[in-house]
Amino acid sequence: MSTAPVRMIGQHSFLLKGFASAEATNLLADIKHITSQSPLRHMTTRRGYQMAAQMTNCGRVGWVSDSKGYRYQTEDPLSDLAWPSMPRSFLTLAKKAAEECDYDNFIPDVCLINCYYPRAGMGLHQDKDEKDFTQPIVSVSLGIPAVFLFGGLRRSDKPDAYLLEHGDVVVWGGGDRLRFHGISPLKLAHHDLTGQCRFNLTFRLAS
Ligand SMILES: O=C(O)CCC(=O)C(=O)O
Ligand SMILES: [Mn+2]
Repeated sequence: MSTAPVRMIGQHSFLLKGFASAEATNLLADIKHITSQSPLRHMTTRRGYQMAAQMTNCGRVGWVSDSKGYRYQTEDPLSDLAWPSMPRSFLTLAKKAAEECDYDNFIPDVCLINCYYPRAGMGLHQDKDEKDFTQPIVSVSLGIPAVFLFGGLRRSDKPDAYLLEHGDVVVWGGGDRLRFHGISPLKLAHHDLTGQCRFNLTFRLAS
């Protein structure tokens, strides 16, 4: 049982302040290990635009974007090898956060790792490349702060803004699973554990 304050940000969406703080150094060590095998890289969109955040993955599959579009695949396109396996620390935290929000039996098969430096952000989008929308999304923030934009089911719905700080976890699912969301361009900041970077770990069941 965690003592982290839980804030409802939607009918099926929760902000768990500081939920990952105690595990942060372990998570960061595991990120380092993963990126030594599958480095962070700027992916491109189908139209050839470079994404602002750098990305990599661990798990059975990884999310990729290139001239062929968005998809999950079992190999890292940089190496044609399998993605690094999901570390125990990641899986334990993701399951625990999901359970805290009454999403039982969440077993993610992918963790997308995003790395943002100041001025990088992510435009409003839906996470809809997964097969099973009954499973939630668990999203962990580490390092410098960012503003999370949480919109509605239509792109035109005005998003609410939430400050995400080191150790915060957002969980959304159920009727909120396909809500538009994004990250405002980050302000210049420094965090003792990550320097000028914000890491985001996004856990999903893709297949
Ligand atoms: O960085 C974040 O907090 C959100 C990332 C995200 O929405 C995604 O990777 O799909
Ligand atoms: Mn997303």
